Amino acid sequence: MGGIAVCPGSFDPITYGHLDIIKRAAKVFEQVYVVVLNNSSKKPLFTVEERIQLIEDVTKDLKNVKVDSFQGLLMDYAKSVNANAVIRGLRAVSDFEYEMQITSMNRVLNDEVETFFIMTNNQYSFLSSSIVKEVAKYNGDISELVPDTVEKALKNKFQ
Ligand code: COD
Repeated sequence: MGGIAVCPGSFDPITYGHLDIIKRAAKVFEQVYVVVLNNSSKKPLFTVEERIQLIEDVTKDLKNVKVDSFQGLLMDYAKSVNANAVIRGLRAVSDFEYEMQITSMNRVLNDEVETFFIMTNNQYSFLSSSIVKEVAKYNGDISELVPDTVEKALKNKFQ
């Protein structure tokens, strides 16, 4: 297909659910920018730098993936890297309303950029950063949910 895609998110921290979406986007698009942005309704556990480092580590084998951060609107970031697509993951019906709202807003802000949705891999349909943090906080087993480096970073945070 070609083209430049942006995978935006909080990635606090990156999970196998995120990674699956990023890998699948990287198969279709020529260049993929994974960008850490601020979601004003979330209070992050990891700093932006820590989140970037974890994403860089787990995507290092994907040659067409670049990791970045941005303070501001997703659509301004998309413009700055000449992206023509935004990729979001969909897990459940519960994601739909929120995604529809921000996609519509984003289209008002910049109608040159199309948003595409990738359906979650069934095995990750329940997975979110919040659930991973909750389990890690109480010392539960998260080895199937996040890559090793992320598991270590979470253990350090909750030590
Ligand atoms: N399976 C599939 N997809 C998944 C999974 C999973 N298990 N887990 C997460 N995902 C997908 C999410 O659906 C999402 O598409 C992406 O991965 C990132 O998820 P999160 O939770 O890390 O990121 P969000 O949803 O908090 O990101 C929201 C943004 C930060 C992108 C948003 O708030 C934003 O664009 N902020 C900047 C300001 C702006 O432009 N706002 C919009 C205009 S109002």
